[in-house]
Amino acid sequence: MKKTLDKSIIIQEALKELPSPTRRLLMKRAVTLGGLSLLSGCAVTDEISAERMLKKISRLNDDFQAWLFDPNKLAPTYAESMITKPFPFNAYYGRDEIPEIDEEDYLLEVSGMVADKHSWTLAELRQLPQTSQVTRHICVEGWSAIGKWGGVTFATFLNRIGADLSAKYVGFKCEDDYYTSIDMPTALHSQTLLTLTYDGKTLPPEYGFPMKLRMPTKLGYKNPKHIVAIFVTNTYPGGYWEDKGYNWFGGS
Ligand SMILES: Nc1nc2c(c(=O)[nH]1)N[C@H]1C(S)=C(S)[C@@H](COP(=O)(O)O)O[C@H]1N2
Ligand SMILES: [Mo]
Repeated sequence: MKKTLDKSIIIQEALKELPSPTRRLLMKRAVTLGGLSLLSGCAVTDEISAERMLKKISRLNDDFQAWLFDPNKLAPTYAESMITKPFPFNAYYGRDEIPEIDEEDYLLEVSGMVADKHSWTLAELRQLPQTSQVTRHICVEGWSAIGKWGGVTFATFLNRIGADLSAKYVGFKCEDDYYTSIDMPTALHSQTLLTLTYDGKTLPPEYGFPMKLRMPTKLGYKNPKHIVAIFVTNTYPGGYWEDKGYNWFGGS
């Protein structure tokens, strides 16, 4: 049976994948499926090729966001009086499934393109220089909240483990089935924090005990909680939501 393609839906989906400056530009030029085909180099003849084109446009979006990313530009910070209380909990499961991790047993694995592959205890992580930030977390599901996170600047940690800073990606595996990965320039951004505390106290289970990566320059789903392994690689690692179609760069 021949399936029909709704061209306007493909264009709408493709536009959703693009950050606003390109979107405005494309809108002005009255986008057509032919125009999108030129942009992505894919002709749409069936649903499979439409999906392939959307994926390609999403990767173009990643490249464009990476190109726009200014490693020296800081995300806004806020007064402590503006912290959202209570701070929302979110995961791909409910509160009853929040991972329970024993502090004594916890070990952070480090692998890939790094000189020092020893696993880290929580006590060792707490001995590294600590800093804190009050920033806004933005979730694509339509909410945002201001919180205070403390921990180790991720660049400090990457330098400490002798990471190859010319590698493309840093990947994260979590105690639940979550995983994600980020670009090296964001990993080295001064506000990217290997987070051990929330609001001055040990990171609570719902917010990612024992450790999460906090990046105010990226959307909520890029901020992995309950991290158990970190690896440095040139092989695209994807992510839990990214592999389901969310944009990979995920800048806010
Ligand atoms: N391990 C893990 N990390 C995760 C998630 C998850 O389900 N599991 N959800 C992500 C999403 S979509 C959001 S919005 C934030 C929510 O963080 P919070 O519970 O501290 O608000 O965690 C992100 N990191
Ligand atoms: Mo989210």
